[in-house]
Amino acid sequence: MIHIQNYINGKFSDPIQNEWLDNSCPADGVVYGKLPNSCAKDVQNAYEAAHNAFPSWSVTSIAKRSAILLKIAALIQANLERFAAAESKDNGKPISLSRSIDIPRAASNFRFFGKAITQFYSESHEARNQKTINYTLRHPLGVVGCISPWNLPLYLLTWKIAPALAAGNCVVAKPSEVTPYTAFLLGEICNEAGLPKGVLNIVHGLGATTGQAIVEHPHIKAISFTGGTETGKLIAKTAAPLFKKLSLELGGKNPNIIFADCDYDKMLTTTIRSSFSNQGQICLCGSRIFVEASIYKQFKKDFVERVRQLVVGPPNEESTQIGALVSKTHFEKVMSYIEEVDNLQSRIIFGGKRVPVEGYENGYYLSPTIIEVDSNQCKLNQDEIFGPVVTLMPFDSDDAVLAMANDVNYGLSATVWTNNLKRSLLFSEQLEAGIVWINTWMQRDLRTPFGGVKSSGVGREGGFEVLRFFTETKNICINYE
Ligand code: TXE
Repeated sequence: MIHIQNYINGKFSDPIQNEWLDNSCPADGVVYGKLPNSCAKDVQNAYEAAHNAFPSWSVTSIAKRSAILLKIAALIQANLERFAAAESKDNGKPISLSRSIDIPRAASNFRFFGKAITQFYSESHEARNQKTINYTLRHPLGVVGCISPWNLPLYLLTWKIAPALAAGNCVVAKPSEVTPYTAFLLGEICNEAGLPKGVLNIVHGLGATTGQAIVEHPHIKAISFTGGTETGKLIAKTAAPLFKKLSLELGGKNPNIIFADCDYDKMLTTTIRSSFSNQGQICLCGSRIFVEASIYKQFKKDFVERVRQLVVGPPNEESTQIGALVSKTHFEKVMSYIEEVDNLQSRIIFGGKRVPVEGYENGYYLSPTIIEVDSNQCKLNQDEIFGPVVTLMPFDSDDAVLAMANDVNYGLSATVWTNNLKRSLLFSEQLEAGIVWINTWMQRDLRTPFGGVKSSGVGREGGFEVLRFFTETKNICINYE
Protein backbone atom coordinates (compact mmCIF):
# COMPACT_ATOMS: atom_id res chain seq x y z
CA MET A 1 0.00 0.00 0.00
CA ILE A 2 1.25 3.45 -0.85
CA HIS A 3 1.13 5.88 2.02
CA ILE A 4 0.66 9.37 0.62
CA GLN A 5 1.39 12.27 2.97
CA ASN A 6 1.01 16.01 2.97
CA TYR A 7 4.08 18.07 2.08
CA ILE A 8 4.19 21.02 4.45
CA ASN A 9 7.20 23.20 5.25
CA GLY A 10 9.49 20.88 3.30
CA LYS A 11 8.47 17.80 5.33
CA PHE A 12 6.08 14.93 4.80
CA SER A 13 3.38 14.60 7.43
CA ASP A 14 0.17 12.73 8.22
CA PRO A 15 -3.09 14.68 8.48
CA ILE A 16 -3.75 16.10 11.95
CA GLN A 17 -7.08 14.31 12.41
CA ASN A 18 -5.65 11.08 11.05
CA GLU A 19 -8.43 10.80 8.48
CA TRP A 20 -7.62 8.90 5.31
CA LEU A 21 -9.11 8.30 1.89
CA ASP A 22 -8.65 5.26 -0.33
CA ASN A 23 -6.67 5.59 -3.52
CA SER A 24 -7.73 3.06 -6.10
CA CYS A 25 -6.27 1.96 -9.39
CA PRO A 26 -8.68 2.44 -12.34
CA ALA A 27 -7.03 -0.38 -14.28
CA ASP A 28 -8.36 -3.03 -11.87
CA GLY A 29 -10.47 -1.17 -9.31
CA VAL A 30 -8.17 -2.27 -6.47
CA VAL A 31 -7.34 0.09 -3.58
CA TYR A 32 -3.57 0.43 -3.51
CA GLY A 33 -2.95 3.41 -1.30
CA LYS A 34 -4.18 5.83 1.34
CA LEU A 35 -4.09 9.58 1.17
CA PRO A 36 -4.84 12.23 3.78
CA ASN A 37 -8.24 13.80 4.00
CA SER A 38 -6.82 17.02 5.38
CA CYS A 39 -8.87 19.39 7.49
CA ALA A 40 -8.83 23.18 7.83
CA LYS A 41 -6.07 22.93 10.46
CA ASP A 42 -3.78 21.14 7.97
CA VAL A 43 -4.51 23.90 5.46
CA GLN A 44 -3.75 26.48 8.14
CA ASN A 45 -0.38 24.81 8.83
CA ALA A 46 0.38 24.85 5.12
CA TYR A 47 -0.64 28.50 4.95
CA GLU A 48 1.61 29.41 7.90
CA ALA A 49 4.59 27.65 6.34
CA ALA A 50 3.96 29.50 3.09
CA HIS A 51 3.43 32.81 4.88
CA ASN A 52 6.72 32.41 6.77
CA ALA A 53 8.60 31.53 3.59
CA PHE A 54 7.21 34.45 1.61
CA PRO A 55 9.39 37.35 2.87
CA SER A 56 12.52 35.57 1.74
CA TRP A 57 11.22 33.86 -1.44
CA SER A 58 9.58 37.02 -2.76
CA VAL A 59 12.92 38.86 -2.77
CA THR A 60 15.07 35.93 -3.83
CA SER A 61 16.85 36.94 -7.02
CA ILE A 62 15.17 35.99 -10.25
CA ALA A 63 18.33 34.17 -11.26
CA LYS A 64 18.11 31.96 -8.18
CA ARG A 65 14.37 31.31 -8.46
CA SER A 66 14.87 30.44 -12.10
CA ALA A 67 17.77 28.08 -11.32
CA ILE A 68 15.68 26.19 -8.74
CA LEU A 69 12.74 25.80 -11.15
CA LEU A 70 15.07 24.57 -13.88
CA LYS A 71 16.52 22.06 -11.42
CA ILE A 72 13.02 20.79 -10.57
CA ALA A 73 12.37 20.41 -14.32
CA ALA A 74 15.59 18.44 -14.78
CA LEU A 75 14.80 16.15 -11.85
CA ILE A 76 11.29 15.41 -13.13
CA GLN A 77 12.80 14.54 -16.49
CA ALA A 78 15.46 12.39 -14.83
CA ASN A 79 12.70 10.50 -12.99
CA LEU A 80 10.52 10.20 -16.09
CA GLU A 81 9.88 6.46 -15.87
CA ARG A 82 9.00 6.53 -12.18
CA PHE A 83 6.62 9.47 -12.60
CA ALA A 84 5.07 8.04 -15.76
CA ALA A 85 4.38 4.68 -14.10
CA ALA A 86 2.82 6.42 -11.07
CA GLU A 87 0.63 8.64 -13.27
CA SER A 88 -0.66 5.72 -15.31
CA LYS A 89 -1.40 3.61 -12.28
CA ASP A 90 -3.25 6.44 -10.57
CA ASN A 91 -5.18 7.76 -13.54
CA GLY A 92 -5.62 4.79 -15.88
CA LYS A 93 -4.00 6.54 -18.85
CA PRO A 94 -1.76 4.56 -21.23
CA ILE A 95 1.86 4.51 -20.11
CA SER A 96 2.89 5.69 -23.58
CA LEU A 97 0.87 8.85 -23.00
CA SER A 98 2.19 9.67 -19.53
CA ARG A 99 5.72 9.01 -20.77
CA SER A 100 5.43 11.12 -23.91
CA ILE A 101 3.03 13.88 -22.83
CA ASP A 102 2.11 14.21 -19.15
CA ILE A 103 5.48 13.98 -17.45
CA PRO A 104 7.59 15.75 -20.09
CA ARG A 105 5.04 18.56 -20.03
CA ALA A 106 5.22 18.81 -16.22
CA ALA A 107 8.99 19.23 -16.61
CA SER A 108 8.57 21.79 -19.35
CA ASN A 109 6.09 23.78 -17.23
CA PHE A 110 8.90 24.34 -14.71
CA ARG A 111 11.46 24.88 -17.45
CA PHE A 112 9.26 27.33 -19.31
CA PHE A 113 8.34 29.50 -16.30
CA GLY A 114 11.89 29.27 -14.93
CA LYS A 115 12.95 30.98 -18.14
CA ALA A 116 9.87 33.17 -18.67
CA ILE A 117 10.39 34.96 -15.35
CA THR A 118 13.80 36.15 -16.53
CA GLN A 119 12.02 37.93 -19.42
CA PHE A 120 9.00 39.24 -17.53
CA TYR A 121 8.76 43.02 -17.55
CA SER A 122 6.64 45.93 -16.44
CA GLU A 123 5.86 49.18 -18.21
CA SER A 124 6.59 52.87 -17.85
CA HIS A 125 4.57 55.72 -19.35
CA GLU A 126 6.22 59.05 -19.86
CA ALA A 127 4.29 62.32 -20.42
CA ARG A 128 6.87 65.00 -21.08
CA ASN A 129 4.28 67.77 -21.42
CA GLN A 130 3.14 67.13 -17.83
CA LYS A 131 6.60 66.26 -16.61
CA THR A 132 5.39 62.96 -15.25
CA ILE A 133 6.63 59.47 -15.46
CA ASN A 134 4.47 56.52 -14.44
CA TYR A 135 5.99 53.16 -13.84
CA THR A 136 4.41 49.91 -12.89
CA LEU A 137 5.53 47.46 -10.25
CA ARG A 138 4.45 43.82 -10.37
CA HIS A 139 4.87 42.24 -6.98
CA PRO A 140 4.05 38.66 -6.02
CA LEU A 141 0.68 38.37 -4.31
CA GLY A 142 1.76 36.43 -1.21
CA VAL A 143 0.30 33.00 -0.50
CA VAL A 144 -1.79 31.62 -3.35
CA GLY A 145 -3.93 28.49 -3.74
CA CYS A 146 -3.67 26.08 -6.69
CA ILE A 147 -6.38 23.43 -7.06
CA SER A 148 -6.09 20.91 -9.87
CA PRO A 149 -8.11 18.02 -11.36
CA TRP A 150 -7.50 14.34 -12.10
CA ASN A 151 -7.37 14.18 -15.90
CA LEU A 152 -3.81 15.50 -16.35
CA PRO A 153 -2.67 15.33 -12.73
CA LEU A 154 0.96 16.48 -12.64
CA TYR A 155 0.71 18.36 -15.93
CA LEU A 156 -2.04 20.68 -14.67
CA LEU A 157 -0.78 20.97 -11.10
CA THR A 158 2.62 22.17 -12.32
CA TRP A 159 0.99 24.42 -14.94
CA LYS A 160 -0.23 26.46 -11.93
CA ILE A 161 2.53 25.96 -9.37
CA ALA A 162 5.43 26.80 -11.70
CA PRO A 163 4.27 30.32 -12.68
CA ALA A 164 3.11 31.06 -9.13
CA LEU A 165 6.54 30.20 -7.73
CA ALA A 166 8.41 31.87 -10.60
CA ALA A 167 6.60 35.14 -9.84
CA GLY A 168 7.73 34.95 -6.19
CA ASN A 169 4.57 33.63 -4.51
CA CYS A 170 4.38 30.85 -1.97
CA VAL A 171 1.82 28.15 -2.67
CA VAL A 172 -0.72 25.96 -0.93
CA ALA A 173 -1.68 23.36 -3.54
CA LYS A 174 -4.32 20.66 -3.58
CA PRO A 175 -4.21 17.99 -6.26
CA SER A 176 -7.29 15.94 -7.01
CA GLU A 177 -8.07 13.33 -4.36
CA VAL A 178 -8.62 10.90 -7.25
CA THR A 179 -5.00 11.16 -8.48
CA PRO A 180 -2.66 12.29 -5.68
CA TYR A 181 0.36 10.11 -6.42
CA THR A 182 2.62 12.21 -8.67
CA ALA A 183 1.98 15.35 -6.60
CA PHE A 184 3.26 13.39 -3.62
CA LEU A 185 6.42 12.45 -5.55
CA LEU A 186 6.92 16.09 -6.53
CA GLY A 187 7.61 17.06 -2.91
CA GLU A 188 10.77 14.92 -2.81
CA ILE A 189 11.97 16.47 -6.06
CA CYS A 190 11.43 20.00 -4.72
CA ASN A 191 13.54 19.24 -1.65
CA GLU A 192 16.27 17.75 -3.80
CA ALA A 193 16.24 20.81 -6.06
CA GLY A 194 16.78 23.08 -3.05
CA LEU A 195 13.37 24.76 -3.04
CA PRO A 196 13.34 26.47 0.39
CA LYS A 197 10.96 24.91 2.89
CA GLY A 198 7.45 26.33 2.96
CA VAL A 199 7.62 27.85 -0.52
CA LEU A 200 5.47 25.03 -1.86
CA ASN A 201 3.04 23.07 0.30
CA ILE A 202 0.86 20.25 -0.99
CA VAL A 203 -2.20 19.26 1.02
CA HIS A 204 -4.30 16.28 0.01
CA GLY A 205 -7.99 15.73 0.59
CA LEU A 206 -11.53 16.11 -0.65
CA GLY A 207 -12.65 19.18 -2.50
CA ALA A 208 -15.49 19.91 -0.11
CA THR A 209 -13.17 19.91 2.94
CA THR A 210 -9.53 20.56 2.01
CA GLY A 211 -10.30 22.46 -1.19
CA GLN A 212 -12.99 24.53 0.46
CA ALA A 213 -10.63 25.39 3.35
CA ILE A 214 -8.11 26.78 0.85
CA VAL A 215 -10.72 28.81 -1.02
CA GLU A 216 -12.21 30.30 2.14
CA HIS A 217 -8.90 30.99 3.86
CA PRO A 218 -8.96 34.73 4.53
CA HIS A 219 -5.28 35.31 3.72
CA ILE A 220 -4.82 33.18 0.64
CA LYS A 221 -4.81 35.89 -1.98
CA ALA A 222 -5.66 34.10 -5.21
CA ILE A 223 -7.10 30.82 -6.38
CA SER A 224 -6.08 29.18 -9.61
CA PHE A 225 -8.50 26.35 -10.30
CA THR A 226 -9.00 23.81 -13.06
CA GLY A 227 -11.94 21.45 -12.80
CA GLY A 228 -15.66 21.11 -13.38
CA THR A 229 -17.92 24.07 -14.13
CA GLU A 230 -20.18 23.38 -11.13
CA THR A 231 -17.17 23.38 -8.78
CA GLY A 232 -15.97 26.57 -10.45
CA LYS A 233 -19.30 28.24 -9.61
CA LEU A 234 -18.98 27.22 -5.96
CA ILE A 235 -15.43 28.52 -5.77
CA ALA A 236 -16.41 31.82 -7.38
CA LYS A 237 -19.23 32.24 -4.85
CA THR A 238 -16.93 31.61 -1.90
CA ALA A 239 -14.04 33.70 -3.18
CA ALA A 240 -15.99 36.74 -4.41
CA PRO A 241 -16.81 38.32 -1.01
CA LEU A 242 -13.18 37.80 0.01
CA PHE A 243 -12.08 39.69 -3.15
CA LYS A 244 -9.62 37.02 -4.18
CA LYS A 245 -8.08 37.00 -7.59
CA LEU A 246 -9.57 34.05 -9.47
CA SER A 247 -8.49 32.07 -12.47
CA LEU A 248 -11.01 29.39 -13.45
CA GLU A 249 -10.36 26.89 -16.20
CA LEU A 250 -13.54 24.84 -16.48
CA GLY A 251 -15.25 22.42 -18.82
CA GLY A 252 -15.61 22.37 -22.56
CA LYS A 253 -17.87 21.00 -25.30
CA ASN A 254 -15.67 21.82 -28.19
CA PRO A 255 -16.71 21.74 -31.85
CA ASN A 256 -14.53 20.01 -34.42
CA ILE A 257 -15.68 21.46 -37.76
CA ILE A 258 -14.66 19.56 -40.88
CA PHE A 259 -15.02 21.06 -44.35
CA ALA A 260 -14.77 19.09 -47.58
CA ASP A 261 -11.82 21.24 -48.70
CA CYS A 262 -9.54 20.10 -45.85
CA ASP A 263 -6.44 17.94 -45.98
CA TYR A 264 -8.47 14.76 -45.38
CA ASP A 265 -5.83 12.33 -44.12
CA LYS A 266 -4.29 14.78 -41.69
CA MET A 267 -7.77 15.69 -40.46
CA LEU A 268 -8.72 12.05 -39.94
CA THR A 269 -5.59 11.19 -37.97
CA THR A 270 -5.86 14.29 -35.80
CA THR A 271 -9.57 13.79 -35.25
CA ILE A 272 -8.86 10.36 -33.76
CA ARG A 273 -6.54 12.07 -31.27
CA SER A 274 -8.80 15.03 -30.55
CA SER A 275 -11.70 12.66 -29.89
CA PHE A 276 -10.12 9.94 -27.77
CA SER A 277 -6.77 11.01 -26.30
CA ASN A 278 -6.63 10.31 -22.59
CA GLN A 279 -9.96 8.44 -22.92
CA GLY A 280 -11.54 11.75 -24.00
CA GLN A 281 -10.84 13.19 -20.58
CA ILE A 282 -9.24 16.43 -21.75
CA CYS A 283 -11.14 19.69 -21.56
CA LEU A 284 -9.88 20.48 -25.09
CA CYS A 285 -11.15 17.31 -26.78
CA GLY A 286 -13.31 17.97 -29.81
CA SER A 287 -16.39 16.14 -28.64
CA ARG A 288 -18.88 17.58 -31.18
CA ILE A 289 -17.84 16.65 -34.71
CA PHE A 290 -19.60 18.55 -37.49
CA VAL A 291 -18.88 17.34 -41.03
CA GLU A 292 -19.81 19.03 -44.31
CA ALA A 293 -22.65 17.05 -45.88
CA SER A 294 -20.79 16.27 -49.12
CA ILE A 295 -18.16 14.19 -47.28
CA TYR A 296 -20.26 13.04 -44.33
CA LYS A 297 -20.83 9.47 -45.51
CA GLN A 298 -17.20 8.96 -46.45
CA PHE A 299 -15.99 10.45 -43.17
CA LYS A 300 -18.34 8.31 -41.11
CA LYS A 301 -17.07 5.16 -42.79
CA ASP A 302 -13.37 6.06 -42.51
CA PHE A 303 -13.68 7.35 -38.95
CA VAL A 304 -15.42 4.21 -37.71
CA GLU A 305 -12.81 2.08 -39.47
CA ARG A 306 -9.94 3.92 -37.76
CA VAL A 307 -11.64 3.94 -34.35
CA ARG A 308 -12.21 0.20 -34.60
CA GLN A 309 -8.43 -0.25 -34.71
CA LEU A 310 -7.79 1.59 -31.43
CA VAL A 311 -6.44 -0.77 -28.78
CA VAL A 312 -8.28 -0.64 -25.47
CA GLY A 313 -6.22 -2.22 -22.73
CA PRO A 314 -4.42 -1.98 -19.42
CA PRO A 315 -2.57 1.31 -18.93
CA ASN A 316 0.78 -0.36 -18.25
CA GLU A 317 0.90 -2.14 -21.61
CA GLU A 318 2.92 -0.41 -24.30
CA SER A 319 0.41 -1.26 -27.04
CA THR A 320 -2.55 0.30 -25.21
CA GLN A 321 -4.04 3.37 -26.88
CA ILE A 322 -7.18 3.73 -24.75
CA GLY A 323 -6.74 2.98 -21.06
CA ALA A 324 -9.23 2.98 -18.21
CA LEU A 325 -11.52 5.84 -17.19
CA VAL A 326 -10.34 7.50 -14.02
CA SER A 327 -12.81 6.12 -11.47
CA LYS A 328 -15.97 4.13 -10.93
CA THR A 329 -17.97 7.31 -10.33
CA HIS A 330 -16.73 8.86 -13.54
CA PHE A 331 -17.28 5.66 -15.53
CA GLU A 332 -20.87 5.59 -14.32
CA LYS A 333 -21.36 9.24 -15.25
CA VAL A 334 -20.15 8.63 -18.81
CA MET A 335 -22.22 5.41 -19.12
CA SER A 336 -25.34 7.27 -17.99
CA TYR A 337 -25.19 9.35 -21.18
CA ILE A 338 -24.71 6.29 -23.36
CA GLU A 339 -27.68 4.59 -21.72
CA GLU A 340 -29.89 7.51 -22.72
CA VAL A 341 -28.92 7.52 -26.39
CA ASP A 342 -32.09 5.80 -27.64
CA ASN A 343 -34.31 8.41 -26.01
CA LEU A 344 -32.38 11.31 -27.49
CA GLN A 345 -32.94 11.00 -31.25
CA SER A 346 -29.45 9.63 -31.60
CA ARG A 347 -27.76 6.38 -32.60
CA ILE A 348 -24.59 4.67 -31.47
CA ILE A 349 -22.63 3.92 -34.59
CA PHE A 350 -19.62 2.50 -32.82
CA GLY A 351 -18.76 1.37 -29.28
CA GLY A 352 -20.87 2.31 -26.30
CA LYS A 353 -19.93 -0.77 -24.29
CA ARG A 354 -17.78 -1.72 -21.36
CA VAL A 355 -14.71 -3.58 -22.63
CA PRO A 356 -13.72 -6.73 -20.75
CA VAL A 357 -9.94 -6.74 -20.37
CA GLU A 358 -8.46 -10.07 -19.38
CA GLY A 359 -6.89 -10.00 -15.94
CA TYR A 360 -8.43 -6.55 -15.28
CA GLU A 361 -12.10 -7.46 -15.11
CA ASN A 362 -12.92 -4.77 -12.52
CA GLY A 363 -11.23 -1.93 -14.40
CA TYR A 364 -13.16 0.96 -15.96
CA TYR A 365 -12.70 0.28 -19.68
CA LEU A 366 -15.09 1.79 -22.17
CA SER A 367 -14.77 1.37 -25.90
CA PRO A 368 -14.36 4.58 -27.91
CA THR A 369 -17.88 5.61 -28.76
CA ILE A 370 -19.32 7.45 -31.76
CA ILE A 371 -22.91 8.67 -31.64
CA GLU A 372 -24.82 10.18 -34.51
CA VAL A 373 -27.14 12.96 -33.34
CA ASP A 374 -29.94 14.77 -35.14
CA SER A 375 -29.85 18.01 -33.24
CA ASN A 376 -27.20 20.16 -31.63
CA GLN A 377 -29.75 20.91 -28.93
CA CYS A 378 -29.59 17.29 -27.82
CA LYS A 379 -28.16 16.77 -24.33
CA LEU A 380 -25.33 14.71 -25.84
CA ASN A 381 -24.21 17.87 -27.66
CA GLN A 382 -24.81 20.25 -24.79
CA ASP A 383 -23.36 18.52 -21.70
CA GLU A 384 -19.69 17.89 -21.08
CA ILE A 385 -19.51 14.07 -21.01
CA PHE A 386 -15.71 14.00 -20.56
CA GLY A 387 -15.15 10.47 -21.76
CA PRO A 388 -14.30 8.60 -24.98
CA VAL A 389 -17.56 9.69 -26.55
CA VAL A 390 -18.03 11.94 -29.60
CA THR A 391 -21.08 12.94 -31.55
CA LEU A 392 -21.36 13.30 -35.33
CA MET A 393 -23.61 15.62 -37.32
CA PRO A 394 -23.61 16.74 -40.95
CA PHE A 395 -23.96 20.42 -41.94
CA ASP A 396 -24.89 22.21 -45.14
CA SER A 397 -23.51 25.71 -44.85
CA ASP A 398 -20.91 27.84 -43.10
CA ASP A 399 -23.59 29.86 -41.34
CA ALA A 400 -25.40 26.78 -40.09
CA VAL A 401 -22.31 25.16 -38.62
CA LEU A 402 -21.08 28.37 -37.05
CA ALA A 403 -24.44 28.83 -35.34
CA MET A 404 -24.36 25.25 -34.00
CA ALA A 405 -20.74 25.53 -32.87
CA ASN A 406 -21.59 28.61 -30.81
CA ASP A 407 -24.94 27.33 -29.57
CA VAL A 408 -23.65 25.80 -26.34
CA ASN A 409 -22.87 27.12 -22.85
CA TYR A 410 -19.18 26.33 -23.11
CA GLY A 411 -16.47 28.15 -25.04
CA LEU A 412 -13.05 26.67 -24.44
CA SER A 413 -11.65 25.61 -27.80
CA ALA A 414 -12.69 24.92 -31.38
CA THR A 415 -11.04 23.25 -34.35
CA VAL A 416 -11.70 24.05 -38.00
CA TRP A 417 -10.46 21.94 -40.90
CA THR A 418 -10.36 23.88 -44.16
CA ASN A 419 -7.91 25.07 -46.76
CA ASN A 420 -9.96 28.16 -47.50
CA LEU A 421 -8.13 31.13 -45.99
CA LYS A 422 -11.10 33.47 -45.90
CA ARG A 423 -13.25 30.86 -44.19
CA SER A 424 -10.59 30.07 -41.61
CA LEU A 425 -10.18 33.76 -40.76
CA LEU A 426 -13.93 34.34 -40.51
CA PHE A 427 -14.41 31.29 -38.29
CA SER A 428 -11.45 32.28 -36.10
CA GLU A 429 -13.07 35.66 -35.61
CA GLN A 430 -16.60 34.43 -34.97
CA LEU A 431 -16.23 31.24 -32.95
CA GLU A 432 -17.02 31.81 -29.29
CA ALA A 433 -13.95 30.16 -27.80
CA GLY A 434 -10.75 31.11 -26.01
CA ILE A 435 -8.64 28.93 -28.32
CA VAL A 436 -9.18 28.22 -32.02
CA TRP A 437 -7.15 25.65 -33.93
CA ILE A 438 -7.09 25.76 -37.71
CA ASN A 439 -6.00 22.49 -39.34
CA THR A 440 -4.55 21.17 -36.09
CA TRP A 441 -5.46 20.25 -32.53
CA MET A 442 -3.71 20.76 -29.23
CA GLN A 443 -0.51 22.12 -30.66
CA ARG A 444 0.56 23.97 -27.58
CA ASP A 445 2.97 26.87 -27.29
CA LEU A 446 3.32 27.76 -23.62
CA ARG A 447 3.72 31.47 -24.43
CA THR A 448 0.13 31.73 -25.64
CA PRO A 449 -2.94 32.69 -23.57
CA PHE A 450 -4.94 29.66 -22.47
CA GLY A 451 -8.51 29.68 -21.19
CA GLY A 452 -12.15 29.88 -22.13
CA VAL A 453 -15.22 32.06 -22.44
CA LYS A 454 -18.80 31.55 -21.22
CA SER A 455 -19.07 28.58 -18.81
CA SER A 456 -15.55 27.44 -19.70
CA GLY A 457 -14.00 29.86 -17.29
CA VAL A 458 -12.59 33.20 -16.37
CA GLY A 459 -9.07 34.46 -16.97
CA ARG A 460 -6.14 33.18 -18.96
CA GLU A 461 -3.24 30.98 -18.03
CA GLY A 462 0.04 30.62 -19.92
CA GLY A 463 2.92 32.92 -20.83
CA PHE A 464 3.00 36.41 -19.38
CA GLU A 465 -0.79 36.30 -18.84
CA VAL A 466 -0.40 33.96 -15.89
CA LEU A 467 2.60 35.85 -14.53
CA ARG A 468 0.37 38.92 -14.53
CA PHE A 469 -2.34 36.91 -12.74
CA PHE A 470 0.10 35.86 -10.04
CA THR A 471 1.34 39.43 -9.45
CA GLU A 472 -0.29 42.57 -8.07
CA THR A 473 0.15 45.66 -10.17
CA LYS A 474 0.98 48.99 -8.62
CA ASN A 475 1.36 52.19 -10.59
CA ILE A 476 3.67 54.95 -9.41
CA CYS A 477 3.40 58.45 -10.80
CA ILE A 478 6.31 60.87 -10.32
CA ASN A 479 6.07 64.53 -11.19
CA TYR A 480 9.48 65.98 -11.90
CA GLU A 481 8.50 69.52 -12.81
O1 TXE B 1 -14.11 17.66 -10.73
P1 TXE B 1 -13.98 18.72 -9.59
P2 TXE B 1 -14.94 16.30 -10.71
C1 TXE B 1 -15.32 18.17 -15.52
C2 TXE B 1 -15.80 16.87 -16.12
C3 TXE B 1 -16.12 16.04 -14.94
C4 TXE B 1 -16.70 17.08 -14.02
C5 TXE B 1 -16.67 16.74 -12.57
O2 TXE B 1 -16.96 17.09 -16.87
O3 TXE B 1 -17.03 15.03 -15.21
O4 TXE B 1 -15.90 18.22 -14.24
O5 TXE B 1 -15.40 16.26 -12.22
C6 TXE B 1 -11.52 20.17 -6.12
N1 TXE B 1 -13.67 23.81 -3.22
N2 TXE B 1 -13.89 18.29 -15.41
O6 TXE B 1 -16.14 16.41 -9.87
O7 TXE B 1 -14.78 18.35 -8.40
C7 TXE B 1 -11.35 18.69 -6.25
O8 TXE B 1 -10.97 18.11 -5.02
C8 TXE B 1 -12.41 23.70 -3.66
C9 TXE B 1 -13.25 19.17 -16.35
O9 TXE B 1 -14.00 15.22 -10.42
O10 TXE B 1 -14.22 20.04 -10.20
C10 TXE B 1 -10.26 18.62 -7.32
O11 TXE B 1 -8.99 18.87 -6.75
N3 TXE B 1 -11.98 22.69 -4.42
C11 TXE B 1 -11.88 19.51 -15.95
C12 TXE B 1 -10.64 19.77 -8.24
O12 TXE B 1 -11.49 20.61 -7.46
C13 TXE B 1 -12.87 21.75 -4.77
C14 TXE B 1 -11.07 18.45 -15.34
C15 TXE B 1 -11.39 19.38 -9.50
O13 TXE B 1 -12.45 18.53 -9.18
C16 TXE B 1 -14.21 21.82 -4.34
C17 TXE B 1 -11.83 17.65 -14.41
C18 TXE B 1 -14.59 22.93 -3.53
N4 TXE B 1 -15.85 23.07 -3.08
C19 TXE B 1 -13.20 17.58 -14.50
N5 TXE B 1 -14.88 20.75 -4.83
C20 TXE B 1 -11.11 20.37 -16.89
N6 TXE B 1 -11.48 21.63 -17.00
O14 TXE B 1 -10.15 19.94 -17.49
C21 TXE B 1 -13.99 20.02 -5.54
N7 TXE B 1 -12.77 20.62 -5.50
